[in-house]
Parts: sequence; C-alpha cells; structure tokens
Amino acid sequence: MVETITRTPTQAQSTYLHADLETMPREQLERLQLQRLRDSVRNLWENVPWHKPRLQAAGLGSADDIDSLDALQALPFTVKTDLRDHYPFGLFARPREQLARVHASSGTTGKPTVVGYTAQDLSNWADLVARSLYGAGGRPGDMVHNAYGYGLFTGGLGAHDGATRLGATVLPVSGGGTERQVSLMVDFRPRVLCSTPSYALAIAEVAEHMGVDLRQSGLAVGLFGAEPWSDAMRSEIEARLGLRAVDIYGLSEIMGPGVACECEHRQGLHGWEDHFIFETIDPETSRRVADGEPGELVITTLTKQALPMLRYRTRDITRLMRETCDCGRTHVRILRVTGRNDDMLIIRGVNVYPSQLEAVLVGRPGVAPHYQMVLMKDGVMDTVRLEIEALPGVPLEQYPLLAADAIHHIKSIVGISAHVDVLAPGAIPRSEGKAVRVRDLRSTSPRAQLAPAAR
Ligand code: DLL
Repeated sequence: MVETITRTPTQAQSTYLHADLETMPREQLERLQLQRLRDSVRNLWENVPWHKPRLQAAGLGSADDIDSLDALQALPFTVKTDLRDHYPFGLFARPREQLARVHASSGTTGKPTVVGYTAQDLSNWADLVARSLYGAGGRPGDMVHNAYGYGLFTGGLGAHDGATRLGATVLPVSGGGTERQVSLMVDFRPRVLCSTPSYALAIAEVAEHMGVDLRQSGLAVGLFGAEPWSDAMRSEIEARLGLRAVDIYGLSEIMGPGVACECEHRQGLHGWEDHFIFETIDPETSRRVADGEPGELVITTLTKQALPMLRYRTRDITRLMRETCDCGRTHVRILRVTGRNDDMLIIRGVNVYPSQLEAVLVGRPGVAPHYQMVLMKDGVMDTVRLEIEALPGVPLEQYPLLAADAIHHIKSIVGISAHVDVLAPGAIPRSEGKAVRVRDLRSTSPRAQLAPAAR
C-alpha cells in the first residue's frame, strides 16, 4: 500500500517540513488523491465486510470504477454510530494481531468508540503531526511540553509521536498536576506547549497564583486544539503565556490530532489532502455545499490501513477554502471549527454555539475567561442560564454591572436574551483536558437546577 514519506528537515529556516507534498500543485495533488481513493476503497471492499454491499448498493462494481474525485459524492457516509454498532473491531480492515495500537473515546452513553492503527498508520500520523508542528513554528531540537492527556485519548500519544518525529525533545507530562507543570516549565524552559486551550488558561492561572510569570519562561509556540475556542481566547492565552497560539484539529475516528493545523499565517487550518479528502455538506440534505459556505465537515481517509473511513460525518461545522495560502501551501484551509452540530443550542429560535458566547465574554472588563451554559426547563420551555466568573479583586457590588454588561453584549452580538449569573473567582470548574461548557440539567429536578457550578 502507501509508503511512509518521512523526511529529515535539512534547513532549519525552511518554511515546510515536507515541501514537495505541502506545496504540491493542486492538479497533481488531486491526481494523487484519486489514486489513493481507489486504494482506500479497495481496502474497504476487500477487508471490511460491512462496506461491500453498501458500495454495491451505491452502484460501484469495483474500486476501479472510481474515475474522478467527484464520484465520491455517490458513495455512502459513515457515522459515529456505525463504529459503535460494530464495537469493538468490526470496521477494522486488518486482523487485530496486525494492529500496533488502539485508542478509544468515551461517549456520554454506552460503549466507547474504538479506533486502531497499523505500524504504518502510526508512522503516517507521526509525519502529519510533525508537519503540523513545523508549520506552526516548532523546530527540531525544541523542547515540547506535552500536556495533552496520555492514554486512550489520542491527544497525548499523537502529539508525542509527532514531536519525536520532528526531532524535538518531548516532556510527556500529560494533563493535571498543574503546579508541577508550571515548575517544570520554569526549570526546563520548553519552547512549545501542546494542550487544550482551556487547560493552557488553567496553567496560566495557576502560574499567576504561584507568582510565576510564564511570559518569561521561553515559551514561543502553543498548539491548542481538541475543543472549540475563539479568537478572543487566543488573545487571552497569548497575553498570559507570551507565546503564539496556533489551532490544531483532529478526531480519533480519522486519526487524532494533526488532521489539520494552522500555519504561521493563521488563515485557516491546512487539512492534509495527501492523506484525506475534505468535503462540507448541508447536515439536513446531506448534499455537498460550495467551498466558502458553512457546512458539516466530512472526511475520507486515503492512506489508513487499519481503519479506513469513507465520508465520515464529523458533526463539526466549518467552511473550506481552496485558494493557496500566503505561506505557499496548496492544501485546503478549514476555517476555525466553531462547534459541533450536537453542541448547537436553539434558544428561542436562534442557533447558538457556546464558542459564540465565548467570543463575546472573553476579554470583557472584570470578567474571567471561564464560563458554562446551564440548560434548564421552565415548564415546557428550554431556558439557558450563563454562568460567568468575576476576575479576582472585583468588588461584589459590581457583579450586577458585569451581568448587565454581558447580557447587553450577548443580546446585541449573538442575538439572544440570556440570564447571566456572575460567580466568584474560581467557582467554575477548570479543565485538565476538554472543558465542559454546557451543563444540561433539563432532566433533573428543579432543586438540582439551583446549584451553580455543581460539577
Ligand atoms: O480531540 C483529537 C485532538 C487532540 C485534536 C489534540 C487536537 C488536539 P476526539 O477526542 O476524537 O479527538 O475529539 C474530536 O474534538 O470532532 C471536534 O469536535 C473537536 N475538536 C478537535 N480539535 C478541535 C479544534 C481529538 N481545533 C472532536 N477546534 C472533533 C474545534 C476541535 N474543535
């Protein structure tokens, strides 16, 4: 099948790690995609019994019938429940004995989603994370403080292997033990930080409590992802950690971190099209939307051996741009993922993502960058209460003013009337991984609804 393409960066000053692949003219890139798409569909057809009848029902006689990238549009989607329905290894295209590793993500209900990798898959993944790190400004020889959680979550080991492939020194610290993380940063002076954006902020906060100024610690680049975050959050993190914050995207069903990543220009995340095909669709009609239009991101893997994915519906809402970036990379740009379809709230007819509220709240005078939305029922009506936190030192009597200011800006910018509660500093739980932004109390008793920040 596909060979690993690993290159050692020879010029520390080069813009690209895999220059020939990252700047490949689109025509050539699309030829490569078509050839790899046929290989990948052949892998599904021959090795995953569930796919063959579905492909036949879509009118395919064999993988060789795929004569253009447009032919993909006639092929069936895959969704998260398909993985759950074939738990644990039913959609794998390789026998379990040939897997080098499995990861799993815990769902809110039932069985986890299990994903698997051959040694070749792991090697391709490391290449793409290394490419992402390099594009973001990481360099061989850097120390990378990796605070993504190690374990079944793909963040920790995914970033680890990519940083190793880049030729960096990895500090595999994982999430949690935040005071110790701060001390290690002071002592080891890492140049790169990898964590969720919410945990980066928690690290900044703990450092400030410890009297440590992390802006002096030598950090230069942060690769933040695994959850939606806003430009306001980016500015906040940059100001408090003294680094350049870059957005990295991925999901375990497709690979893990490094499916897409911003370059130093930060005008969208480069989706690595030599390994994936990216489409956006209307989630209602399942039809493709034009580039530039918002839609649900759908990803097809081109080189995965163990768990090839055909038109995987990510539930993530974004827009695609195919014009060459100012950095010279030709690969598609995926605009910041504002939220998942599942996270979208409809509040009196207005569609709202938590990250839209974040964009309004973060940076408001007197307000800390921590928040949660609490969903409740008032009779048959769904209502939302927004919990925000005052900055330390803000006097209690000013809390009503902070609330009024937040209500006003949410109304004028997002278009909803929210009930806002201002809580004391530290009242909203801090995350060590993905932040919990929404507490859904709609099915609990009215008494439980009264307890703020109860988690
Ligand atoms: O979160 C993989 C990852 C780890 C990505 C570390 C980046 C950094 P999952 O746990 O399977 O995998 O969750 C995937 O997280 O479908 C998005 O909804 C969300 N997500 C990931 N990255 C971003 C991002 C990892 N940069 C799900 N912006 C995805 C917004 C993101 N949402």
